[in-house]
Amino acid sequence: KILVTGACGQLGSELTLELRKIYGEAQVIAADIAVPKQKELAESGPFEILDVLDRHHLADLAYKHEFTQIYHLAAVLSATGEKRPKFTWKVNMKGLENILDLTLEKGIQRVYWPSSIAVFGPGTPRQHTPQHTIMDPNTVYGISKLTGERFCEYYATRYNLDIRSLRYPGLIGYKALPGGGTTDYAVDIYHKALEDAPFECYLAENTYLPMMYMPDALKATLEVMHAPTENIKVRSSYNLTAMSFSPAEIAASIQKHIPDFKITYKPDYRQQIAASWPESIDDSAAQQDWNWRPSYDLARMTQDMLENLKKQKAGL
Ligand code: VAH
Repeated sequence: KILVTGACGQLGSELTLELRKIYGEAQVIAADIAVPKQKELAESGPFEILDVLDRHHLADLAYKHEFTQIYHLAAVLSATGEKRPKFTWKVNMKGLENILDLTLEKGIQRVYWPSSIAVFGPGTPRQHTPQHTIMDPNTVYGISKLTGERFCEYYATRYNLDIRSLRYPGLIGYKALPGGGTTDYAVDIYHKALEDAPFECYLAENTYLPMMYMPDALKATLEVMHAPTENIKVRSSYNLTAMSFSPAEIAASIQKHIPDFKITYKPDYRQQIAASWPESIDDSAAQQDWNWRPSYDLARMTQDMLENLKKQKAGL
């Protein structure tokens, strides 16, 4: 059986559905701190309430379901993290530690854990950021992801565990609302455009960030998890990207479809977070080791997002 923690999240809810298509609904146990709001997720297979800080309940579930793989997605993201630093550190670090200890104790065959471009900081080269470079994150979320990478590589190396990881850029999808990320303006902007509402962006207009459409994020996650073990050369976390754009550029791509769409800019505390992250990522290691290739650019993503959001709003 496969355990997905954080299964109700922006990535978790879509990844759970994808894994259920591949392995069968009953084989994928979705778990999160609260029951899923998304109807499709709630009705598509087994669900368990799980606080990843509760190691005893985690052990009980491992005994009940005999997990062979874990996708550990439960975490507090960057923007929320800066409002609750101690809670974020606890959830992100203790949660990961509990999963790694369970993996060791139960001999879990393969573990996926998401890292992020947030592991880079103000001292990191911001263009085509290399796989190995200076990493001085200054958000609790980024510090927890960098420390998590070191722990994953330590457990993988010292205990010979098969733990795999990707440094996601900002993720954009239409099936689930994001929660507390700095890049989430790039999801909200599509919803506002379809409501004919002016969009006030909390980042400055020329703030470039690495981004990826959800279908590409799902493809990369499944490709890295299904690659032969000998191909996985990076046990901290692979750089990964599909595109980089600024708020001005995504707004322009939307205006090609909705000419009257209006955007204004009112940077807030999230501007400092975004300004500490790379503008573009070098993901050649992922390309070389397991043939990573993105499929969606900004124009194609905007076309697909607007099309699917319209269908959703029409209740189709
Ligand atoms: C966040 N969406 O904004 C996440 C991600 C690179 C950004 O880690 O915190």
